[in-house]
Amino acid sequence: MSDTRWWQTGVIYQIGVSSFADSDGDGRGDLRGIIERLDYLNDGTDASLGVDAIWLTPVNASPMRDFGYDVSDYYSINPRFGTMRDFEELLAACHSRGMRVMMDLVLNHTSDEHPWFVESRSSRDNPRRDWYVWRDGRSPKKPPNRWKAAVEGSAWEYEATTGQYFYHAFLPFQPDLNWRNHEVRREMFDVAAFWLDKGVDGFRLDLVNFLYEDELLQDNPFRWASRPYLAQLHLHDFSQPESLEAIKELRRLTDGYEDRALMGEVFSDTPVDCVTYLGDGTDALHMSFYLDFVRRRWNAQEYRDSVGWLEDHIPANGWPCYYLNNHDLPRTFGRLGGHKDADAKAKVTAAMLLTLRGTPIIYNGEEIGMPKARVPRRMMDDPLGRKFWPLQVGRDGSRTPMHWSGAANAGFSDREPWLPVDPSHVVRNVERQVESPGSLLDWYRNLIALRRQRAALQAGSYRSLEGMPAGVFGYEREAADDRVATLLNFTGRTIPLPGLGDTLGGLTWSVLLSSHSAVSDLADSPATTLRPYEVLVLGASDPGSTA
Ligand code: TEU
Repeated sequence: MSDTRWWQTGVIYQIGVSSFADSDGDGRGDLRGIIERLDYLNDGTDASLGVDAIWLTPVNASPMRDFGYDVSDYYSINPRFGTMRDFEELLAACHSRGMRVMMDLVLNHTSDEHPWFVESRSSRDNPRRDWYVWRDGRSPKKPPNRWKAAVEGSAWEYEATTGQYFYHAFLPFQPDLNWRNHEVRREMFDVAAFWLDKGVDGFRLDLVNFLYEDELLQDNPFRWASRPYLAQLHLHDFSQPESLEAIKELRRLTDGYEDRALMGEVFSDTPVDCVTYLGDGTDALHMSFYLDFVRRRWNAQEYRDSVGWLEDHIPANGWPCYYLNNHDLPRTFGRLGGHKDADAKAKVTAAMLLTLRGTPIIYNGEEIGMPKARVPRRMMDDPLGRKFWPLQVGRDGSRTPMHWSGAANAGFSDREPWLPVDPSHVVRNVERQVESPGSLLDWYRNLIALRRQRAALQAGSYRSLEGMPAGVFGYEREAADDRVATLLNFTGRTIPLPGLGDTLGGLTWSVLLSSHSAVSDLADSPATTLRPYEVLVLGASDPGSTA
């Protein structure tokens, strides 16, 4: 395993900075809040969660109209989160305990309040005019082409001052940078170098496949679909070859530093793009987000197919990366129905996330089963919720403050938080679960500890176990001298597993972890029955000695 890196063997924990911990009582999370909670994440013992790296949602200066994905200065820290010194302190505190820090980097667009855009929009002959994508309309009141923004509506916004349109792949206050301009390209690589010099261990790259658009602005072909954005076959507005080439240059730059990693959000309707952006597995992204996995329905067959597709298509040197939750998606715990089986089901998916081949990303609050919170309209912050309510309620429900305890404001802040705390914090919180064997948090902690102990889980190959009964997803991981098998019962039924010993090659297996019993209760042989929503992780330590 000597040639595997931290970003392959480790577990990444995504922190929505505004909602993790508020140290100064202004109702919004901040960098010092994170420093104060590092022991929870990893104190070097199995009492803590045990994650290896944190990914911070954007912390650069920003008017915060989109959770920080609207940057107004790439070289500074948002004063709402703290100072550059706080950031450096957080970095040092993480590094001193062997944890890594990944920053969110938004390369595709800036805030419309960024001084570059303020200059760019001021006149047609401003030196920064070409830093953004400006075009004449096809005719009065007709945008340059029919491209749509990812959130619906035209991707073009008209500016009366200069009589031209500017392009925005996302919201109108997030104008796209013109990556065809060499100064822009150089500047954005300088931004990356600035933070790498500071010591950050890598980036989560927002919308990486959106950097370039077709130079001729050709319209996309039409196709039948439920929404106008999907009704375009996106041949020309994203996933252009130039974006991949830019990522390859960023990779070369990153490789000039020791042990850093690029993890990209490749946003597309086809899973192929996720694999494309890994290049040959060594020359583009280190990891890319596999959207297909989160789009699947909650059952064994769906997940087996999704994992199988990725394993079949990923380049030989490529490394998978899985997640179930993030700040954009409805929290999975809510999708599990929230009723009595929700915890058991959440344990099944957690075990899958943490034992598949690839790097797992946990989104803060997932480990305690935070539900999707209901945020009243008057308190909504997400521009999508505000714009499209009631058709869409936006993403705030996945961004509410972390439940540290059952106390006022969930122990997140002394003051009323920027988004309401979900009422479930009274029973569902870190303080309670950290001390309760059998809790969801305890399960995450045990799985992470097990990952650390087993070479097969960190770096081993993946093989789906054939012939599993319907409702069961089983697979085996194998490294040089270690084998681990995971059996996941996605149903509420008891499922017999005849012939399991044969499927597993007749070795001597022992139960490493069960969601239903303390390990000491289990016999040293593969169980022949899976109880409702049961997870079993089995280990064979000597693959050479077949019984
Ligand atoms: O998201 C890209 C994106 O388009 C989706 O994940 C989006 O949130 C979803 O389609 C909404 O329906 C990234 C960031 O993760 C997101 O938070 C930002 O808002 C977006 O880029 C713009 O920077």
